[in-house]
Amino acid sequence: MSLETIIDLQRHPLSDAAFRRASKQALDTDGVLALTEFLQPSALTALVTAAERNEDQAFFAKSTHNVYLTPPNEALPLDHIFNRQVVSTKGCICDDQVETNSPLRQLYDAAAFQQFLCAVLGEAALHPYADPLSSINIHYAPAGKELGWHFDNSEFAITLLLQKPSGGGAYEYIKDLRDAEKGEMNFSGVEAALDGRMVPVGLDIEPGTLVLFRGRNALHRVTPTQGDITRYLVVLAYNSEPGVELSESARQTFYGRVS
Ligand SMILES: O=C(O)CCC(=O)C(=O)O
Ligand SMILES: [Fe+2]
Repeated sequence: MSLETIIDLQRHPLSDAAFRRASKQALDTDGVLALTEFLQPSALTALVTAAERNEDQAFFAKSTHNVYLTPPNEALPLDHIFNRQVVSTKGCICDDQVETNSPLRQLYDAAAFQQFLCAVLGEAALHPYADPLSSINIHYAPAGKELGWHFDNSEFAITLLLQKPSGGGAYEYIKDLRDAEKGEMNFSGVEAALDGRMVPVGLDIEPGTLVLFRGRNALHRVTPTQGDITRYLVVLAYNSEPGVELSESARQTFYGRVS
């Protein structure tokens, strides 16, 4: 299958220098790049059908987690913001459950796609997660299910919304709330955000949209789904360095297993 059958390359000319520049500018300014009607309609339909087919394999998170996706720090008080627990209840299927012939694998591996991402992110190369679970995920959020506030382990993430619920399921974020590279956790800023003293930016997108965001330093969440239509969302995760695994505690929380 050629890349044009998956991506609308007329609308999104990934190799075009001006298109790349405009995309980079949007990401740098807003912390998020959203490309609407990125997927070809037939590819979107096929991906929704496959997501439905595999829905019964999804693991639904049951535990709570902190926004840093780490185990609690026992040296800090239980009520310290580092240890504050938020709830995630959405479901997920992992890379090893995505069908071998899924167009998602082809997209994930495509040189033209990765080169576009590198240009926009200012990276030399992109690398899959070294663990077998974390590179391609499909998230399922039926009524009432949500993804709590967190910072990602990976520097950036790429998502594709496949199915949008009739209410809720909104992606909200606060850009540059910490600086992980400098080891800056910004406890006071995180506390203000979790206590509702900061107003997040909401992103309202339609199925077929590709979203690129810098999730390591942007605090973000997805609000609970309302209504009977399950939110389906693909996450394509890459790292700027080879050999990186998603932390075991994040895997345990979101996948219910580590391998
Ligand atoms: O569901 C989304 O839109 C965002 C997913 C996300 O934040 C994550 O997988 O870490
Ligand atoms: Fe995230």
